[in-house]
Amino acid sequence: MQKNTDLSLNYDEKGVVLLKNVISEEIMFKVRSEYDALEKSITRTEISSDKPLIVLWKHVIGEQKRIAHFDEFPALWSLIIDSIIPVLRKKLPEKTKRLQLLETIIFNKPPKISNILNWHQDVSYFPLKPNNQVAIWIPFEKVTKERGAMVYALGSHKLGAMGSVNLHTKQPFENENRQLIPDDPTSIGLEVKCMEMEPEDMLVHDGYTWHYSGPNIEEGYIRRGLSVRFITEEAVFDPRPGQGAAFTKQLTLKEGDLFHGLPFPLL
Ligand SMILES: O=C(O)CCC(=O)C(=O)O
Repeated sequence: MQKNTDLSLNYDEKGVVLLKNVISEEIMFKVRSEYDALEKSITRTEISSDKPLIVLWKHVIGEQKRIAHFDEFPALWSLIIDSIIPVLRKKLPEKTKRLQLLETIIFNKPPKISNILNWHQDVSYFPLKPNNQVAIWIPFEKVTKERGAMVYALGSHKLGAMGSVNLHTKQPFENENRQLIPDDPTSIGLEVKCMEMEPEDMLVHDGYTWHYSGPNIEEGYIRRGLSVRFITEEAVFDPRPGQGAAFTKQLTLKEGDLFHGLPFPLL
């Protein structure tokens, strides 16, 4: 078993760690069941400014993101509070002293018709200064390369802030003037690793680490993945072009204001 200091060194070096067997099967079963019911019933697209959001995002061009809330999805709140946060604090204590909830997304890749979600870096979409974040990712079922597993460019978090692009088309956002992530990070010497996982496993990545997910090409399998992002330092609002994450529509802040509010609780 890896010691926490090894994990922490690995996280500093690679910008991502895969924690094996840290989430209970029973909790994931409840999360899946509640999700399946919500997936059929939720049509809401409005963004409220007084509570945290859950974004339901189907990776199909033209699909609109839908919005759920935690009172409709109690198993997910319990997964975050009773499993994800204690695991983070146990395994990476130095990195997770301060965890402020930023965003929760469930990515759904239907078979055959789903697209690649192109290389990106989470923080390049977020209007924060400093922009230090930790994200977790958990699949709802076993995920393989053919099912659209997450792929990471190891060590890329050390290369600073990159430009943001449309994740489906790779088109840079208007006025984006930062350097873009290369199409093939191995061309600049980075190792690229595909993370095949079970639903009891959890990925933790630094907000600066480049990653993408390939298409799900397995007939009959719908790839669902949960991502929860946390801010790890007190931050101020620092808007710039290209930062169109759903939660930015929850804000009534002015540039330089402290990034606080009901949708972003300290946990
Ligand atoms: O679930 C996916 O396919 C993509 C997730 C992702 O890119 C993210 O959480 O930032």
